[in-house]
Amino acid sequence: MLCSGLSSTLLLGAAYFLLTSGFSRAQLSLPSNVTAISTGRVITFNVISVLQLSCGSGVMIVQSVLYRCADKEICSRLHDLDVIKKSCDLKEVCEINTNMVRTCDPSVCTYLDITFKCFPAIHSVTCEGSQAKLQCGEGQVIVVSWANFGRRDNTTCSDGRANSQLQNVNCSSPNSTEYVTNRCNWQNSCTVEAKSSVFGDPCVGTYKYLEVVYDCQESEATSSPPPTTVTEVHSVTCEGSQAKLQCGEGQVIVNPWTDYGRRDNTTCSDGRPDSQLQNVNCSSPNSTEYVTKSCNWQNSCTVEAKSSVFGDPCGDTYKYLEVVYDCQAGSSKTCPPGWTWFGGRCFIFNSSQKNWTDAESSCETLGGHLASFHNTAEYTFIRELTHTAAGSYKEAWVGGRKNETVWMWSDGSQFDFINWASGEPNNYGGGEDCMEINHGERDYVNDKKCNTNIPFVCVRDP
Ligand SMILES: *[C@@H]1O[C@H](CO)[C@@H](O)[C@H](O)[C@H]1NC(C)=O
Ligand SMILES: *[C@@H]1O[C@H](CO)[C@@H](O)[C@H](O)[C@H]1NC(C)=O
Ligand SMILES: *[C@@H]1O[C@H](CO)[C@@H](O)[C@H](O)[C@H]1NC(C)=O
Ligand SMILES: *[C@@H]1O[C@H](CO)[C@@H](O)[C@H](O)[C@H]1NC(C)=O
Ligand SMILES: *[C@@H]1O[C@H](CO)[C@@H](O)[C@H](O)[C@H]1NC(C)=O
Ligand SMILES: *[C@@H]1O[C@H](CO)[C@@H](O)[C@H](O)[C@H]1NC(C)=O
Ligand SMILES: *[C@@H]1O[C@H](CO)[C@@H](O)[C@H](O)[C@H]1NC(C)=O
Ligand SMILES: *[C@@H]1O[C@H](CO)[C@@H](O)[C@H](O)[C@H]1NC(C)=O
Ligand SMILES: *[C@@H]1O[C@H](CO)[C@@H](O)[C@H](O)[C@H]1NC(C)=O
Ligand SMILES: *[C@@H]1O[C@H](CO)[C@@H](O)[C@H](O)[C@H]1NC(C)=O
Ligand SMILES: [Ca+2]
Repeated sequence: MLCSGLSSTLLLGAAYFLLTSGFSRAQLSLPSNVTAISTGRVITFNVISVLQLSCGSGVMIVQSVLYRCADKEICSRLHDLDVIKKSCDLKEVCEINTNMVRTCDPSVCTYLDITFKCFPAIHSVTCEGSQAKLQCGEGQVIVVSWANFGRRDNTTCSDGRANSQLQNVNCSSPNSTEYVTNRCNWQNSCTVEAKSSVFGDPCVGTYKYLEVVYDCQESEATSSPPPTTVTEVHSVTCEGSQAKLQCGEGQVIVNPWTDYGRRDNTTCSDGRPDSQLQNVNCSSPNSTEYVTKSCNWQNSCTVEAKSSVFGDPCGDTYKYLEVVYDCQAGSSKTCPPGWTWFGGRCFIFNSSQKNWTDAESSCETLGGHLASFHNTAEYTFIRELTHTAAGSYKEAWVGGRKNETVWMWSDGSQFDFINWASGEPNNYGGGEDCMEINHGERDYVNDKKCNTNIPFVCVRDP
């Protein structure tokens, strides 16, 4: 027989590796428009023990597993392809233990022929309990292809772990890619906790790890004008008219300073008797607070210059509204300092204890509302945000509020939430018209009396 005379030591050396340039499309898990940078092939004879596939700086996707003899295909076994794909796909380097696969008929001369393609990507691995940090270079943003929280082999994150924690190598949390994509896509850098409280526990008793495959792409922002330009705008509106504050496209109003009253005798003086212009020491104390609440972080907004809005600080004087504000680039891909990106929106946990109404106004002052959520990934993210900020899953207000019998989100989005804790909403004792998460510091969404003072979570647009 042609091959059987070779010893297995020799055969280890005989395993060889071909890298050829080639372009084709991925079949699994990568977006279909990601192009392969190379293709690889490992051919080995009979019974060697360990085989290494390697992609250098990219990640691989195994294409075929065949047994051959003298270039004649003996058989291909789909089961072995599945096994090898499961442990190798989307890794940079993969070791195959050849007793994982079985030759069709060990008595004939067979050799194993594995082909794979390499794709440009970064593969990050983080052991359970630690924090994954994804990072791109300056001016670049993360584009996530795939993620898995679970275990695909028995060597990764195995140091000091009992064998029993490493045996299950068919463990994956189904929504990992969705979660990591929502959290990190289009950010320059981002962190993700590799924890079961984030991803669910797909295999209790197994020590898991988080794998993320991502690419760094040039951010569009770098090709448009520098986003740091700040323009100061000064607007004056006479009493009885409507002020329209407006920034350019892609910009937002920040830090408005406002005065409603009169500071000189010329502004808004046309056709007015002197008596209405004499008092030049007239100003409404709360005007900045009001305008901040309605305009901060908006692209444009309107404010009525009227005493019914600001109060009347000087009865017989004809007043006017002055607003000085900055227009600043509101990049669609960044959150203000302190806020955390998730799925295209920015979130913040605020530990001040407020009743629901005051909490909602606090969020509005910051350009948002109490947080709404529309899927498991967002809900999980918000819970983790409270844990990261407060050190425990602190009870917190979110934007759900009951109007008569109908629940609504304060940000006006559609109320599609149904996953109340079992038995909730129970309107216990009456008046439980507001929604809290983390009731009893548990995974528990509850209706609660709105006048209770607890921390809260706000959401806003980037
Ligand atoms: C791939 O296609 C998707 C959607 O069609 C697009 O959003 C993405 O930017 C594309 N990626 C590349 C690398 O061209
Ligand atoms: C890991 O798995 C391989 C094959 O699947 C097996 O031969 C090896 O003994 C395992 N190692 C441990 C530490 O379980
Ligand atoms: C891996 O798990 C999935 C679902 O949990 C199951 O359908 C599949 O048969 C398992 N595969 C192996 C090789 O155990
Ligand atoms: C995964 O997502 C689906 C659809 O969004 C959802 O029904 C399911 O509960 C999620 N599973 C986990 C473990 O989060
Ligand atoms: C406006 O005030 C200035 C000085 O403060 C004064 O000289 C002028 O006469 C005033 N004009 C009117 C119309 O009251
Ligand atoms: C302006 O009014 C405030 C309070 O209404 C008063 O304290 C201040 O002395 C006044 N200033 C002048 C210049 O009249
Ligand atoms: C201005 O603010 C004070 C304290 O915050 C409040 O008591 C008062 O009612 C406000 N006045 C107006 C006109 O809103
Ligand atoms: C939390 O809310 C309080 C009260 O509205 C506010 O003063 C504070 O700035 C908020 N903290 C953050 C971090 O936004
Ligand atoms: C709340 O309910 C009242 C009475 O049913 C209704 O008039 C009002 O429009 C509702 N508010 C919203 C925001 O739907
Ligand atoms: C919320 O608290 C404020 C004081 O901070 C109070 O004026 C208001 O009435 C309270 N609202 C409710 C609904 O309890
Ligand atoms: Ca309740």
